[in-house]
Amino acid sequence: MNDKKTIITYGTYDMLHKGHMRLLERAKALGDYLIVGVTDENYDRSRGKLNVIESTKKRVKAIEALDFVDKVIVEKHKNQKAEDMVKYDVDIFAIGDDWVGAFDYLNEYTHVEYLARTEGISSTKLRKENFDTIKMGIVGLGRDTQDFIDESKFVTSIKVNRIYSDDFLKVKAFTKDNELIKYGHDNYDEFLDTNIQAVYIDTALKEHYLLIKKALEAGKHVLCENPLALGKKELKELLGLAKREKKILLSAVKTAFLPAFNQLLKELDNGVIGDIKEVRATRTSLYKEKRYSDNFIQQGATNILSSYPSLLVNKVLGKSKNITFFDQVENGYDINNLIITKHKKGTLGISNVAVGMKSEGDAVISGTKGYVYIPAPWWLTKTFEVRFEDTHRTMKFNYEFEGSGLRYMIAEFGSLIQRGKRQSKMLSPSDMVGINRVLLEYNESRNSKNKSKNKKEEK
Ligand code: C2G
Repeated sequence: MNDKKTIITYGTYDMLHKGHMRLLERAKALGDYLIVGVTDENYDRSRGKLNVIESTKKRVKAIEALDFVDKVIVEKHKNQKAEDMVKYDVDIFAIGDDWVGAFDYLNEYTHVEYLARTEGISSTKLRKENFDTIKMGIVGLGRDTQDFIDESKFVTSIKVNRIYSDDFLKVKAFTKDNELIKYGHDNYDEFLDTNIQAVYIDTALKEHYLLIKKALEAGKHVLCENPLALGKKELKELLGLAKREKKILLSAVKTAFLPAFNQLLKELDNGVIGDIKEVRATRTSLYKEKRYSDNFIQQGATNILSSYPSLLVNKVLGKSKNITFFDQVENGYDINNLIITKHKKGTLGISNVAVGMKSEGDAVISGTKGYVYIPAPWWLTKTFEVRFEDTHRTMKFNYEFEGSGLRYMIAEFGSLIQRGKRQSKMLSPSDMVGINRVLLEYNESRNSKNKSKNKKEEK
């Protein structure tokens, strides 16, 4: 019989400190073999830990380097602890007493021991001491402005305190009783001249290009609603400018930063459904709420919405080689567009976007072994299922989140600035070019169609 006593403990261990070390040493002293579960970044983000500085890889390495730790595993979801107790035949589960009571349910599998937490030290405190809070301003009073402000409250790396809009009265009304936004500007140069380090842009799409350009030239990092520009040349210019200025330019496609979405990409990468052959995604909206002005919808379904399906298609299948549009135009703008793209090895992307009409907003990714189903609204990814011909094998993934989902994107933006990084792995500059290719080509084809129509009419 094996009388070796196995201990297990879990944690994030961000910026590994004395408090963590003392906990781990005491856990080891309870037995012979210590297993440490380091939380995966997607799991951390889904349980509300948005402000972790170090990557999973870095945190795992730091724990592996401790000679008294015998095994390091990665904790990926809420139910894993119970599974691990059985899998590793654990004798004691040890954890700091800030969690008293929370893990009593594990007594069914093992013995749970809460150890005293070390006072006066924490990762939160170290982050505050080591990194300055980033001051940020908002440009425009668009449809996501209030959401952005509400969600920024959950991100400790960022403080939003200023707003600019060319509409003086609106700015005045907005800042009047606002709890966070104390300063209002109706002059963009003056706004950029303040001590803000970064801006979030949420205006009419056609204004993005100039506003981004000026902000980058003024040395600000930029997070902007997609599309960043409405022409290929302009997008390239902006990405080039950000690179030269050594600033972050990030599209605010919030789906790209959601924990479930990133977990989905990992599962696909691991080959869970075999070789992927096709990605299908639909996004439609009526835009009936008051916050949408009459001319909002006239920007067209492709301009407003195609970045979402394009994100999924491009993240899974890579760059598109060939794009075909089947659009439905009414009153001079596209209300509906079925966009078919070809990718490497002949794989297919099928995106459907529409405004002013409603359809099922789900997504299906098909592979040689099975498929992934993401229920509507798939772009606010919380759950997905991996399904096979044998229905008993269905795997369900669940990463619920609260609020509108913007906090994950804001946290990534703040974390990039704090770490001195200029590109996000979740949404790289080449991802941004990829997801914008569809709408930029569509605009070009519409412009040239309009030009030849006008010429005909002149003749
Ligand atoms: N800890 C401590 N003293 C501190 C700070 C942390 O004893 N001053 C302990 C915590 O109680 C925990 C471990 O160190 O047992 C790791 O702490 P965190 O990195 O903050 O991770 P946490 O969010 O507590 O992980 O599955 C994850 C676990 O449930 C909890």
